Amino acid sequence: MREALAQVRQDLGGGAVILGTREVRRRRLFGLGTRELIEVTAANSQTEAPAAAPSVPVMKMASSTFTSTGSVLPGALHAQFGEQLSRLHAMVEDLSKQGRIDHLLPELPSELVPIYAQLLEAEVPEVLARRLVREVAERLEPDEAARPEAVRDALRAAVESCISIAPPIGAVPGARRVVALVGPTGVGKTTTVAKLAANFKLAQGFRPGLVTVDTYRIAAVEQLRIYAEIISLPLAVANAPGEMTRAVEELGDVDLVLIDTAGRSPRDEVKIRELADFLAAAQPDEVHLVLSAVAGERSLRSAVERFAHVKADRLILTKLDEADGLGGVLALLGQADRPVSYLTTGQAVPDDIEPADRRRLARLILGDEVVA
Ligand SMILES: Nc1nc2c(ncn2[C@@H]2O[C@H](COP(=O)(O)OP(=O)(O)OP(=O)(O)O)[C@@H](O)[C@H]2O)c(=O)[nH]1
Ligand SMILES: [Mg+2]
Repeated sequence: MREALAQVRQDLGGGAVILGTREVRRRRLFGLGTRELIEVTAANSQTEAPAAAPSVPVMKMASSTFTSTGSVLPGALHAQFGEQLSRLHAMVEDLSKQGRIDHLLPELPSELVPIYAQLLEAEVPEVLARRLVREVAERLEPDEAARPEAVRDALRAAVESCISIAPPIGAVPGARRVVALVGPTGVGKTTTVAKLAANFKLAQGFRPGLVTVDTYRIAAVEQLRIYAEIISLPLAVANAPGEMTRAVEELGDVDLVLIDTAGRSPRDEVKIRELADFLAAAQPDEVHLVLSAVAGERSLRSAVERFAHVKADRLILTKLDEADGLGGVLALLGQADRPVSYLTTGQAVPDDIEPADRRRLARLILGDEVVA
């Protein structure tokens, strides 16, 4: 109570008139026990109408810690985070107007409202956003909740824990590594094959070769042939699963075989089975499922489920530059238990590709970093 009264004096000045006090016990966020608050209603004697001071929570767990719901950031912190906080504040107001967060606010400590808003802004589904905020609340020490940078670090850590990373393609000079890219139509498989091939050849000195089994689309083979010519790589075409072994042999002395496949709708089980036959013949060491970050959470999940039949166990996320929010990707990664091997960030071959990095992906998802 002494601390609460000191806070009232600080907020409203020495002439403050105490109108009432009471002890309140509140459920903590998501049922994490209770916390005790002291609510002081006070009026500034200078004002005409009585003004209610904010409820002043005193955390019993650490009675030395004192948090005011109406606290003001110290100068240095304000300079650093002030602008960002105003932006988040505006965002919270918007979301509140849309009725998207009101149901949560009574339970949500005010310090965590900005990160909840940030997650919704990044298109993270509400159920996952709530889970992450709960995790943040659990990660924070009592005295950290009032420090915006500690809250943000805890959020990043919670997001990072949803992401698992696969190592880049494990090619070894002199040995032959066979790698296939599969995925829905138009996600960027052919472009990514070209980026990988160019980087392995130009930057790392490997001898890659390309195989295409994309014989459905007119010009699909041509698209890869043009890349093969520009990068000076051997290219072989397999029109049927039975031609796969011959196609790989045709490439000659290469240490990385990159197989480009036709885009398959995840709903087309016949074509997915056919793809499985091609891959069974190729015996790839790695199968990467290429997914566009622009796609919604449901289609991402169904692609992962359907392409599990061809043993696609790593993900390449494309078009990060085009996605407005990566919350759907985060939801997928949190559930699908598939590591991410590469990220692609534009149409340019060979530049717009990078090995996946957990910290970078978390920052991109949270909007703390943009695609360069
Ligand atoms: N913005 C952006 N566009 C990309 C990226 N990767 C590929 N694209 C573009 O996406 C379009 C389709 O790329 P493709 O490589 O042909 O896609 P695909 O998966 O091989 O398509 P299908 O073989 O028809 O299934 C092209 O216009 C590419 O330039 C990326 O990371 N960012
Ligand atoms: Mg293609």
